[in-house]
Amino acid sequence: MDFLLNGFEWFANNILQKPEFFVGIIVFIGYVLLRKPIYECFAGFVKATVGYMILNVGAAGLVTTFRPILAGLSDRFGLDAAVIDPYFGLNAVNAALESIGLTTSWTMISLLIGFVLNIVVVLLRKFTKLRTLFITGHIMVQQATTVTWMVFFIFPEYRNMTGAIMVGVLVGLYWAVASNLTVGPTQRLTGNAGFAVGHQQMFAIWITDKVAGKLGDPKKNLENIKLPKWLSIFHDNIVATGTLMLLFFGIIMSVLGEDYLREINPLFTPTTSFPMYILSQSLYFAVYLAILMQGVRMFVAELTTSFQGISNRILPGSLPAVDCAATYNFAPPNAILFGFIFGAVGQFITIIGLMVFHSPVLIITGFVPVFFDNATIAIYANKRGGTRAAMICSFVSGILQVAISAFAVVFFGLYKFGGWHGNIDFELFWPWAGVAMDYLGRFGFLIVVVFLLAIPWLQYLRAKDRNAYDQGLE
Ligand code: ASC
Repeated sequence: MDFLLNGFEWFANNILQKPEFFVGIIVFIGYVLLRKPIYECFAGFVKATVGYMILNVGAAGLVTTFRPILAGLSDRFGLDAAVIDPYFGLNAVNAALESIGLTTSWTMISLLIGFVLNIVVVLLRKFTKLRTLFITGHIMVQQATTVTWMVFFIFPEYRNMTGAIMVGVLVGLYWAVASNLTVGPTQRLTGNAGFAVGHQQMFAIWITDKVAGKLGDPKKNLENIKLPKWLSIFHDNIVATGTLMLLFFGIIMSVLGEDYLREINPLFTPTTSFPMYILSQSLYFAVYLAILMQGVRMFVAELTTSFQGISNRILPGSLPAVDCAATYNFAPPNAILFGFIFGAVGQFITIIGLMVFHSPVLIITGFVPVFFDNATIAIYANKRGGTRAAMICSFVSGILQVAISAFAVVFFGLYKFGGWHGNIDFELFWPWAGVAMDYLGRFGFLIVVVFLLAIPWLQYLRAKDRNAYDQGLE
């Protein structure tokens, strides 16, 4: 048993939590199964791994540069508030677990159980109708951690192996079921590129795909937006991103003030003037986004070709579920910006609402949910319902992110630890699963499990073409 656990710990730390190698290995195996010469398999491994590493550089750049700026709002004005962002959520949960004398090592066991369960339900896809393997490791760690807290908090009697197994079952089913919901929308968006989304807005993607068509006209989409001549410079992605972020973060950084920014960022050197600092930080947004998308292009291209080896031979009709950023190359670039901006506006308005109505809790915008969730939602909405749907869906998502987080952070007792996960599936699904378990106890747990297991069957029974469903096409 120890040997197994050590082996898994190695696997978890070195492969599972490093999706770049996970994706690289899958690409390698896929090419081997396609009987490519070994040097081509190796080349595929390197390209996919490097592509994913480039994506990581872009995403990390965005997160580390812009997260402190948004989070600074509560710090600077001495607000007692929870930041909604998975990294803040992770810190909050770690502190909360410590406060009850536990460590996060339980999370590891849950992660193992969840991952194995995901593989098993895909292997049994004849009976489960599940087709996707969630391979975005850093996201799995974040989610398993938050859910560990939810279960340990709701069931104090199960702060042991039983609780860890319950967490494993919940997250494993969530990974398999929710990513499976993104198959149809993602195949439509990407022209059957052969991947699904395994991230933190999977229920939102499904809902968006269902409602966006009713909210607007897909022909009037962000690609064919006609701008007056002088505005047409914004057809260029870099120009649009750079300018918009200069406005957006320019305002926020001016509000935070020069002294505060110097305090939190040692790289803001004494010789750099404040306006130039604002200009350069804001333009870095365009830099990191361009890097991220370059990386995505590389690894998605490899994964798409090579996974055919796996789905032809070992797991017919199965798909890998990857980072939401993988969809960013299948949309007009301004969809990403629209999602971010309208999501942020929705969040800000709701935060002002919390203040006006003297909410006992205050929420602060975190970068990861407001950017990555809402950009992704806008991309899917634009595909089905054009510009109007992209604006409405990301705006509504921004409202829900703040409003439901304000509830969740109190309900799960994380308020005093200053953070909540914040991504939209942690508003649309997880708090309600928690409420069910809180009110109904073990029976509530059972209801959540049955609910999750029923979803793929409903999808299958309602599919237009069940063969296409089995082949992972809809
Ligand atoms: C998240 C998270 C990240 C980003 C990244 C987007 O939810 O924790 O670091 O989104 O995965 O590419």
